[in-house]
Amino acid sequence: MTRILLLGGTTEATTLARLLAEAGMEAIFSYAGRTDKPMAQPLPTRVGGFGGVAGLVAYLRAEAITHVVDATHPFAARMSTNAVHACAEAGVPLVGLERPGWQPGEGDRWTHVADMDGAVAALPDSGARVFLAIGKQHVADFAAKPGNFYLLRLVDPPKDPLPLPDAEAVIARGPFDVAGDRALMERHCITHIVAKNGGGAGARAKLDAARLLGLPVILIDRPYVPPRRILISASAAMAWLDHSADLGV
Ligand code: 3Y8
Ligand code: NAP
Repeated sequence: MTRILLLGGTTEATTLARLLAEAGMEAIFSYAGRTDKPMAQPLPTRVGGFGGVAGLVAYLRAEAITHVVDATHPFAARMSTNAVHACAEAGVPLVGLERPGWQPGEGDRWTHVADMDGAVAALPDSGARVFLAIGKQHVADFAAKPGNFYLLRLVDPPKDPLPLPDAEAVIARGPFDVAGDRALMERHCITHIVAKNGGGAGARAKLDAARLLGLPVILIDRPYVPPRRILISASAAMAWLDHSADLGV
């Protein structure tokens, strides 16, 4: 009996959730609980961490999970790493459902950096007006350069004062569009964009808007995740699940 754990939180996870629900397959959708009101999914949904690798192993066994699809974000490295180890320990087949990274095109002014510290280092020491489209978990890193103005885009209103002396937050949940991102950047006279190379369509708009405005983008490379089988579409994940179910694996 196929019983799927879908680790969600991305556009691809939402697409797969719909396909699984339409196919009437037994699946559980999992959110970390990062946002106040995550989007509802057409599957039974759990919210919150599992409690590390051990917690996930226990969950897989208790729920008799037969397959795991890790459709979390490429920057959700801890969750993806835990899934690799827990599925190996529990003997549960795992695939990653992950979109390819963005590639620069004609007119793009991208600087690739390895991590958040690299992004901070790549900014001017002061006087810049920076669109920080990286969510809220790493905003405090930019307090190292307080002389810049920062425009933050957050999913939920911040519960504490922003950790930057000259910053403004816009509250918005993607997916975003080029016209909206271009207008936002013009309204705030943005000079630099900082973004994660998350790939996918939902966050790409700001890069296209930056190209139209001739603005430099500091693009953060993905963190390391241990090797696992990667699929790049929800339909490929469905085929993997159907095939595995036929084989009874
Ligand atoms: C909680 C679920 C869907 C999924 C939609 C995608 C698209 C819109 C673009 C910008 C970039 C950012 C951020 C972003 C995008 C999609 C996708 C994506 C980037 C929700 C969601 C959850 C989260 C968590 C949130 C992080 C933050 C990152 C904002 C729901 C809306 C910046 C990543 O406030 C916080 O703590 C936010 C935390 C992790 C990164 C960070 O470090 O702050 N995503 N985003 C998931 C959970 O609890 O498990 O609330 O409905 C999902 C989506 N966010 O189903 O259509 O697929 O990428 N999410 C980045 O790409 O850099 C915004 O502003 O331009
Ligand atoms: P992370 O740093 O890799 O994970 C930290 C811990 O959060 C994990 O060890 C796990 O806790 C819990 N967790 C993460 N994703 C989970 C899920 N889908 N279901 C249950 N528990 C989960 O993760 P993150 O970067 O904070 O991302 C959190 C969520 O936001 C994920 O769903 C991800 O898909 C989504 N998201 C993240 C980004 C981003 O930029 N990071 C962008 C878009 C969407 P335990 O160890 O206790 O199990």
